[in-house]
Formats: sequence, C-alpha cells, structure tokens
Amino acid sequence: MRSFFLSGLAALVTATLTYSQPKPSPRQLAWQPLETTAFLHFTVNTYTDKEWGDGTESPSIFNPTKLDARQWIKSLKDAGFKMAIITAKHHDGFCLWPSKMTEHSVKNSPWKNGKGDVVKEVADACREFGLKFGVYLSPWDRHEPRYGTASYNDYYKSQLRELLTNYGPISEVWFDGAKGENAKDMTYDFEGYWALVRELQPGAVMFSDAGPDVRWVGNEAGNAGETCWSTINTEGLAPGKADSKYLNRGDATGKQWVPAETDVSIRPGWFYHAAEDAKVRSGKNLVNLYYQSVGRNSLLLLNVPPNREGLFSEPDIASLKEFRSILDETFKNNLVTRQPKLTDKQLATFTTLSANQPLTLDLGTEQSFDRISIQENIANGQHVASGRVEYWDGAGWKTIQTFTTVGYKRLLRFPDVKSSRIRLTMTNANGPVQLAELGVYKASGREE
Ligand code: FUL
Repeated sequence: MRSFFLSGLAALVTATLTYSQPKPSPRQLAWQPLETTAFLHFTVNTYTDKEWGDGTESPSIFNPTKLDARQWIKSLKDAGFKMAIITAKHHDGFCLWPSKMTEHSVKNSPWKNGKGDVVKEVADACREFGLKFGVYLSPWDRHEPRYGTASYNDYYKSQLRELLTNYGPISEVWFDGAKGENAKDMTYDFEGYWALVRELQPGAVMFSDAGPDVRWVGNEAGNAGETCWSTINTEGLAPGKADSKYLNRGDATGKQWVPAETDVSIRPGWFYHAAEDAKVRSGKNLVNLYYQSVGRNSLLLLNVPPNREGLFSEPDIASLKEFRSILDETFKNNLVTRQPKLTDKQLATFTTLSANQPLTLDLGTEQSFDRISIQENIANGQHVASGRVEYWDGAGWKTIQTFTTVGYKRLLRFPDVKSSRIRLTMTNANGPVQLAELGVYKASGREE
C-alpha cells in the first residue's frame, strides 16, 4: 500500500515536472532539423552599393537582366540547404513583388518591363527543388508615407496578406527589429501581424528578436552561445528590445520554447557589393559557422546575396560547394556501431539516461576520432545542462571534453584521440535525458 502510494507520488512528481517544462510546437519541431537555411538579400541596395537604402531610390535602378532564381536555389540545394528566405521588402520599402499597396515596387522597374515578380520566381524555384520558402518583410519602412502613423499597420498587414496568400506554403516569416536612430516613432501592431500569420500560414514559424517561434541569436557573426538553451522568458522582450547576451545563451529556467537562429552573411555585407567579391567566406570558414550554430543547438541562416545581374556569383557558389563537401566527408562514417537507436537518424528513438548514469560505448577496434555529435529528442524538451566525454586509454578513463547544453545537436571538436571505448556522462540535467543520436567521427582534413 505504502509503496503503491510512493510510486504513485513519484509518477505524479515526474508527470508534473515533465508537463511544466517547455516543449517545441509541431512547427518548431519541423523547423529545427532543417539545420542549414539561406537568406537572400536583394533589393535596390544591390544597385546603389548600400546596406540600408533611404527610401528615395527610384524603381528604375532595379534591373537584374539575367535574374535566375533557379540558379540560386539549385546552388543552395546542392549545398544541402533546406529553406530560402527572400527580403520581399527591406528597410528602403522597395517591394520585390508587384504589391497592390504601393507603386514602389518591381512593377515600376525596367526588369521584365515591370511584369516581373522576384518573390514568385523564388517561391517557384523552391518548390521545384524541394526547399522550404520564407519571407522577410521589414517593419521599418523608409519610403511609405504612412510609416509613423497607425494606418501603416494596415499597410503592413495588407502586404503580409499578399505574401501569405499568393505564393503557396510559407515556412518562415522574418520580422526584423532593426530601426535607424533617426527613424520616426512607430508603434507596430506585432500582435496583429502575428495573428495574421497564424491565420493564413499556420505551419510557418515566426522570427523576431524574441520569437514568438524563433529568436535571434544576438549577433550577426555566426556565433550561438556555447551554452544555448532553446528556452527563454519572453516577458518584457520585443523586436528591437532584447538583451543580446540573453538571446545568445537562452535561459535554463525559461518558460517559453523559442530556439535560436544564427543569421550571418557569406560576405561582409548583407547585400551584394562587387568590392566584396574577394571577401567571400571560404567553405572551411562556413564549416566553422556550422559548428558554432547547428553544433550549438541553433540553426544556420546563411545569407547569400544575388549580384546586380540577378545571379549568385562564382566565389559564393564555390564556397557553398566546398562547405557541403567538407561536411559530408566529416560526417560520412559514424564509428558508433551496435547502437541502432542512437545511429538511426531518428530523434524519436532514444535511450533514456539520468544524470551521472554513464553510457559506455565499445567501438569494436581502436579508432582514431576528433569529433562527437550528441542529440536529444527535443520533442520532449531540452534537458542536458552539462556532460563529459571520456576515452579508455588502456589503464583508466581520460576526459576528452566537458560540455554544457545539448538540445537538438551538440558538436564537439577536439584533438585526435585513439581508443576503442568512449564513455558519455550527463553530469547535470533538469530531468531524464532522452539521448536520441550519438556520432563519433574523424574530421575531413579540409576542416580548419
Ligand atoms: C538587420 C538589418 O538591418 C540588416 O540589413 C539585415 O537585413 C539583417 C539580417 O538584419 O537587422
């Protein structure tokens, strides 16, 4: 009777613990494994050589004579990217689609005699190559005269409605919090914007500095926190109003599930500038970004800006190719064998570990390795707060590395180790850990 009561009590405590911990929504759960996604920054700035247009640019300067969105999306597809997000409207207010709400758009440009629609070409190419599609619609608008008045919110929502109804499924909507120092005061109706996205595209995740679905990683350098919780407390946070250090690391005691997205450009600027053709990040450099974002429980949102002709430039394409070929080489051969649940690439099949309950893996024979990949079944939340990996040196266990959070994925890099056994211990966790995947690898010699 007593033990029945106690085990009932324990079950209740566990249930309460499990229930109170934040978990991803189905849309967040579908988003996280995309891992590598792309940003496409393209507008009048491409022609003025600026990063922020001031809204006075004439639509007549927008003329991408060789525009080929299929070339962009195919390059991304070949490099393993799973989604592309286009700047439908940046801060300058110029619209890459023929919006009914303004004359400041492609319809008054020479490109395709004003009959073109960049958003449509990208959406179609994404569909053709099997990538998800997302839109960026800058709230800050330096062209639209209504900006600064309440009626701008109606303007913005009407544009959002156009984008969300005319281009098929949208997987992400990007709400940029940026606003210049000298910008007019404007009270954005974010609640209204978000409600519209939920109504028209319920499967889309929404990005802003602090969610609702996806948060900013807090920098544009491609660096998620070494400790990176997918949870934060969103109270008091708003687009353009959030502590970047807090966003970078997340919050172990956060009540909302709002995972971090790492947006970073392949070039120094977000838009194409010919002067930066020699400053494109190398494939190796992009691989490092992958470790610092995806490998720290975030998502990589890599910007690849089309040039003035409307094409990806050769150096960018070459780096994207090198990036994927290095990653493929590194992660080709998992040295963990005889652990089907941990190597089937399914988060839903897992091994449950408590804190300080070591998992020892026999690699069969002595192996040489320098990378480890660990994944939690995040459908059940994020639980690991710290852990350790060790190897057997013939006489005892030696620490390879300690780490903090895991979440969707934690990648460890360390100098080459030779051993036939490794041991993984979660030294601190906020509940039972559902260890979903474990990989031990020897890195490609082409990594940094
Ligand atoms: C920032 C913007 O001001 C940049 O131009 C760029 O779009 C970047 C992704 O977000 O806030």
